[in-house]
Amino acid sequence: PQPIQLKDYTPPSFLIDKVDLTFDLEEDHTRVTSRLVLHRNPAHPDARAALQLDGRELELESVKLDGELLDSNRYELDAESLSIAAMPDNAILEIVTVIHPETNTSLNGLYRSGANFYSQCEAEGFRKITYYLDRPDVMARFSTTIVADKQKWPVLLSNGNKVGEGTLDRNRHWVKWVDPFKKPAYLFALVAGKLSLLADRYTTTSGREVALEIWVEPADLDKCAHAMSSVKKSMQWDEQRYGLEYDLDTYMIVAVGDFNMGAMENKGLNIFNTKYVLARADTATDVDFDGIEAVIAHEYFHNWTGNRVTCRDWFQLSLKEGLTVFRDQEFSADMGSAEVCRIDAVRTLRTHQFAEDAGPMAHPIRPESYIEINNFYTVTVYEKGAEVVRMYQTLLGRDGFRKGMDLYFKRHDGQAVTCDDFRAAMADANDYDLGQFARWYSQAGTPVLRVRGQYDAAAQTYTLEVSQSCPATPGQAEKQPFHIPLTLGLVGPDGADLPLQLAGEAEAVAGSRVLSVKEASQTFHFINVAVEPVPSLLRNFSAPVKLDFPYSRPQLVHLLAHDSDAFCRWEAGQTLMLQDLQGLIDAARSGGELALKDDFVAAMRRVLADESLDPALVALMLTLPAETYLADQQDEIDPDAIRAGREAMKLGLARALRSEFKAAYTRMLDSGTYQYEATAVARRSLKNIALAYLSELDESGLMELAERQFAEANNMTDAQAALACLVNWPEGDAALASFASKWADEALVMDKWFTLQASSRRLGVVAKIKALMQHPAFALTNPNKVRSLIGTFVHNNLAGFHAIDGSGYEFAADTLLAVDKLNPQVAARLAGSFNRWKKLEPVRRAHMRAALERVAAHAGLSRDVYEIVSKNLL
Ligand code: DPP
Ligand code: ZN
Repeated sequence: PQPIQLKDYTPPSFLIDKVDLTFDLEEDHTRVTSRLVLHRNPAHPDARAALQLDGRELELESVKLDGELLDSNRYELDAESLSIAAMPDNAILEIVTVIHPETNTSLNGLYRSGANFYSQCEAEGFRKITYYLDRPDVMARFSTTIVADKQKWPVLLSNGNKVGEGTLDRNRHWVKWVDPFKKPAYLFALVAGKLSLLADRYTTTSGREVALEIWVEPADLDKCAHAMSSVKKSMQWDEQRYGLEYDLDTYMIVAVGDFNMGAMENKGLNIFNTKYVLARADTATDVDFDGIEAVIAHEYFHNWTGNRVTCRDWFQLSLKEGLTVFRDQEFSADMGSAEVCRIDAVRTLRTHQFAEDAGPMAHPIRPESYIEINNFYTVTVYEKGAEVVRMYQTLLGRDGFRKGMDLYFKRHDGQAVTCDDFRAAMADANDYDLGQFARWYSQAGTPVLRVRGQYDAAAQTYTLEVSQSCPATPGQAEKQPFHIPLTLGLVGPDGADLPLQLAGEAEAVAGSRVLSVKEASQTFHFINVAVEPVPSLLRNFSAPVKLDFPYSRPQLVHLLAHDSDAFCRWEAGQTLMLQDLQGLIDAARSGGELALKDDFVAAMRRVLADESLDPALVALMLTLPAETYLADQQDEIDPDAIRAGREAMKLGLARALRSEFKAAYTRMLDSGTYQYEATAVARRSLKNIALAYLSELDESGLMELAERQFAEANNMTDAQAALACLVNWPEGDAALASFASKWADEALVMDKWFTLQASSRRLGVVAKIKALMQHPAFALTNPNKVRSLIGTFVHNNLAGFHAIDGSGYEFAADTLLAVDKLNPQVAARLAGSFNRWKKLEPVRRAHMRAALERVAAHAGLSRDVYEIVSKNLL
């Protein structure tokens, strides 16, 4: 397969004004009739260019041009396209194709899940439905008529407004939908089947009445209330924060258990993975409730950032995704604890995106080439993209950012645009030079910000020397300096922020300020600094960089205790923790003693005992970095040493802080009914991390604590947390069995059952994973199941997956080849488990290379898997 390059972008030769689709749904095939009204695009360089429509896996029945049936010599057909050379400037094309949703296991295009039909068209699924200009810069008005058996498929949904329905012969019925907004084909959606409805209403600020509809399998109707309330909160928030209202009469959400992504923002008809819709106190955890609220918001926000203004081409994906993730993060911050949300976002970024940036798939948030676009729905495009959007707000202020957003919509509503257009709107609305800022879009890799501080007591000055660098990434050896917003404060000996006054400034600023770092090396002189400060750097994580500052341990303890910025307080604790974890990992590797340092233990004791702190923050401060994150800090990865060092820290803290953990657990107990509400969520998070530490101590009383919580919990958060403790011990077997029998019919709960075992240090071994794949609740065709069991094992269970005999790699290779035959997108995600191979110690590295080469040599690999594997072997 050949890569597609950003630099080769050319406008389409034709534009489509209108498309009328008719779907005839049958058990063993679907007939799609498409009527396109086209005109030649004056922006295309060649005024006589052929029309080339995209299409894959289609059976072509007929083509009519302006009413005339075309012989096969009037067009050219290959595996990827239908081309017509002799085209008038204005034309009507009618194309009839037959497709097979009933055998489509890729879950891309039109497919079946159970008896129902669902579609997924982003990025390039529409071409599996009919021949079309399947690119986001072709925006057309769609109508969709669906014809189907009335009993089998009573509910027929598509984008926009329902304009007609009726009955036909053979017990069939039809429904017609019209979407008044122009849209690219990736936002098309169709759903047909037996579904139940939760209905509600929302009135926008300007008085538009919107019907809200959530469609689910009948058995799930009692799990939709949280999703519905999340929709209403999202609608209200977008009106208040950005002045953006919903623009159709109906907003529909459909939940489906077989889905490749989290959810999809199809115009007026969002299709969601059930994981991000269904929640009831006894089936979903606090994390699930959070996730639903965030994903509902995300897809809803796409209606403006994505749908009304869309992407010119798929290289611009971060234009809508980075921006919309930023918007959903800001929404979540307003709904709950902003500090906790920010720390969670940074943890995700560091654990997953920094790893991507350091591996063979590193790419800028606007990639320059791809083989398969589905491989670029990444943490870089999404989460780093959101950080880049956040930096605009940090530099321009919240009001300045809003001005930029307003101008962006004013200029580009109804258009397909680029990341440069967004940056230009921000710059022009604020009269601010964002020229150098453009490098965040073109350069991959995680920059390192090296900072050194010097206090001059006599002159009362504090000098910060700031330099930046960025490691080489594939295809990018040299990097130019970035424009980095560095938010900082200077913390005095009493813990309070000192006034900040740069040399040459007339007055000091209180608290924090944002410095623009633009040079490779730059010096900032603060004056009138009365006492020696501890610098608090990168407050609120003001840029997606790695900070290098030589903090002493007492300085870290000081920041952990006093910093007015919650992120930096947490960060100080994490830095101490990481230093000590590294010491433990090194000791484990060299056979040394695994002991914790006293100052660290004392600092954690103070955190745990401080009842004035938000319990959720305390829980975060006590949360250890993931094994994979620790792996990424090593020059050479020894998974067993990482496991041993990390386990030693858990056990050491549990032993040293046993009574504090017990006290916290008891203090956070809550006997009331479950509520998804910030304070209650925070209390459960601390209670359950205390339980996790206590269960490290192999003491019968403590194991009974977990067993009791498991047996008595009235909600899934507490039940799952207790089970997660138990699975590491033989006591877990009975609990796992009772859990499985209780929840056998709840697919999403069974996903948790698989995940817990795949991540367990006792059960997460290849033989056990293989056995679980035979469980009746497991299915290789279901992405949620593959992700829960196999994804968790290969991505998150470092020591289990990297067994020294290479069995984990053999298993991953076999499984991803099997999945690739069914669903290439899901297989490619599994292939990502090989991305660290070059950094492993030599024995494992050799095993992994062999497994990779075996996959690469396999005939008939999808382009999805081919891209990941070939880039790994470069
Ligand atoms: N469904 C994905 C998302 O919303 C792709 N648009 O991010
Ligand atoms: Zn999105």
